Amino acid sequence: MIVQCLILFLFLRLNSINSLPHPLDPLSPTEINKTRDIVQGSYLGAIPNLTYHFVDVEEPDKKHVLEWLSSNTKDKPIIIPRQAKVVVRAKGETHELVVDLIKKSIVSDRIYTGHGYPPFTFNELFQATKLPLTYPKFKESIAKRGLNLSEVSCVPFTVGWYGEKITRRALKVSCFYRGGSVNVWARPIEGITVLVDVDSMQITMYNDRYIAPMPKAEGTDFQSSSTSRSKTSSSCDDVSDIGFTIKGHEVKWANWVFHVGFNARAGMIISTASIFDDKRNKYRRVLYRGHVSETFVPYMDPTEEWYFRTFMDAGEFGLGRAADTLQPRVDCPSNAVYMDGYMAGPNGEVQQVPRAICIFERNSGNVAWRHMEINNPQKMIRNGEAEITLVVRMVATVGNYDYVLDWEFLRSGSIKVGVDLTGIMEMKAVSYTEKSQIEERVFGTLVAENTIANYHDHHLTYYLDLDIDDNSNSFINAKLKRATASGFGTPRKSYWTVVREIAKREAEGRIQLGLEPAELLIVNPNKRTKLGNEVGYRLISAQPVTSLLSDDDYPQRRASYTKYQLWVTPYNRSERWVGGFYADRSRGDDGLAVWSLRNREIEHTDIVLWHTVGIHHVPYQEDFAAMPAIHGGFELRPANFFESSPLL
Ligand SMILES: *[C@@H]1O[C@H](CO)[C@@H](O)[C@H](O)[C@H]1NC(C)=O
Ligand SMILES: *[C@@H]1O[C@H](CO)[C@@H](O)[C@H](O)[C@H]1NC(C)=O
Ligand SMILES: *[C@@H]1O[C@H](CO)[C@@H](O)[C@H](O)[C@H]1NC(C)=O
Ligand SMILES: *[C@@H]1O[C@H](CO)[C@@H](O)[C@H](O)[C@H]1NC(C)=O
Ligand SMILES: [Cu+2]
Repeated sequence: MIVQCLILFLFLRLNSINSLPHPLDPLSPTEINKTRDIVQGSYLGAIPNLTYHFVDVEEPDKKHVLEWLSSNTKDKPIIIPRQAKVVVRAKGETHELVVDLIKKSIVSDRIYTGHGYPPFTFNELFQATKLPLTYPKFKESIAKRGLNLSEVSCVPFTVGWYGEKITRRALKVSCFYRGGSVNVWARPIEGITVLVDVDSMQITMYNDRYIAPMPKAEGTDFQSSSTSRSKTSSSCDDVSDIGFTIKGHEVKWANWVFHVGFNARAGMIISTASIFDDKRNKYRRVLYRGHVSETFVPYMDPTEEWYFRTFMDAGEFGLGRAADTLQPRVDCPSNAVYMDGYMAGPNGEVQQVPRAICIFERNSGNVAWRHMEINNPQKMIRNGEAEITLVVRMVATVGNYDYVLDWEFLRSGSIKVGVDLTGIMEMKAVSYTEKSQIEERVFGTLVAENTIANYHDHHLTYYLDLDIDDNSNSFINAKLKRATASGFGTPRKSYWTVVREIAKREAEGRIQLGLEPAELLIVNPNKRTKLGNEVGYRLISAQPVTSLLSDDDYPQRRASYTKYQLWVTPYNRSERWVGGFYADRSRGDDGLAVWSLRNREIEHTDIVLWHTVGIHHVPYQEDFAAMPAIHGGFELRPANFFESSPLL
């Protein structure tokens, strides 16, 4: 068994060497270097302190990508320009560049003048967290609390937007006390606000408002449990006999073929997923592109030191930037194959995340299908099969939280998209050691002595460009409605039936789920099964959660798309980031809710679904000191796509 695994592994490695570049491949390390060389070689290179905030492959024309994919031969290769989108800051201005890697030149250079700023660089975040440690007033505050400055660690928080007419790039820095524990988040130094102006890298506001007791270190450590876990399983426990191959970034497994990309903002990106149909003897398109578009994490504490904590992690920090190296046999099983991730650092140089993504076959232990039949006079029949799936996974550790992001492919044609939330909660120091002492509002749960874990939400919005059998799709809200049973001559009084409503314009594709039962379908009106049903896929939604903030609250204005769990828009190459591209200090004037106001036609055209997986997080004591993972997710499932079950 071990030998067999080794061979499979070598096979995968070998395959990944000889590969054709796919137009959606992320920029390679060489290309990231080249991009930097081209920018540094331009007039921008002469500007001191040029910083790189975003470098990714410029989204190629979808039409060209599809042509490239279907051409599939050497005799008529389609040339797709290989370009990088780059956002740099120089002299306080944000430049959006398109760099052509073949022509070796900047082909577009414009200064962004709208609201909001690009993500922070690692250096900016790092430098900001060091400022308090040498700031006299902060040192005084630490001495006043009887703490040891060399045991203090500070953390950068984005500040959001609260109606300011003029904004600058800023961070608020919160500090924590390590003294005796590795769990910095469990020991906040409460009552202090430090505002850092990032472009000048200076503290521009400091306020020490009150002193709260320091929660004790005892019982906060999470190291002990993780080091004692068993690592004795065999090196090859889960390998099944289906196997998969990786060529470059393209993965082939069972009836699926898809592309796995990576960038600093979204992290893992799944593209051009197609499934082989035995009956038609060809691959059929399902998903052009899917990834997390934004996360919105507002905390529910309106006090001075907490009110601004309303994070948009993908846009403000970057989920790919937060990608953590996966730990074999903890984060992914022993049969997993890994892919590294590459991004540009603050100076445009290549940064590698080793083992950023893992891919593995999973025997879920579930039943894929089964049946026992007793009604054949000759013999009883019992048959079925175990569910074996392919999982593509990354983990983003955004400060205190860890998001385990999964795309799971099933032979049945389903794609299950999941997120597990784990890590450490954000906590606030209070004077209370027991619930009965609590007199004022505390905005959370007492999870340890002197420690409140604050209420908050996680809204993860997925970008889902489904192309069911082709680009021309429609969205159907198939509502289950009660009908009166009369005139049938039976005693039944009621039944339910399906009433299909085609969404013609964007307003009809904006849906708050959970109020009435409905099948959410994306169909191709041009393609039918032999029986005449429109081919389609269905979205089995996440547990419906909408933001409870008031519409006029500032964070809600920036993330107004969280009022609906589902939106449908016509495909537009530049509409990918649901909260707007410049999320830091954004004002809600870019993003899905604004684009969708145009109320464009969405029937019989190339459409995109935006689906939000939401979790209202009311903390409990068991979430302390490190939180056992909680799961959210949804499923994309064939709906009259195949002639019959693809499992048989
Ligand atoms: C990219 O550039 C850096 C610094 O110039 C160099 O060390 C590294 O080897 C280069 N990587 C590649 C893949 O070209
Ligand atoms: C560049 O950054 C350094 C250090 O942050 C600073 O001292 C210098 O003034 C900056 N130069 C310009 C032109 O902004
Ligand atoms: C402060 O902490 C540092 C590092 O842990 C230690 O070396 C030092 O002795 C401490 N100082 C006091 C006054 O406790
Ligand atoms: C694509 O979307 C952007 C942003 O909403 C818009 O400015 C542009 O006009 C759109 N393009 C088309 C062809 O609709
Ligand atoms: Cu949470």
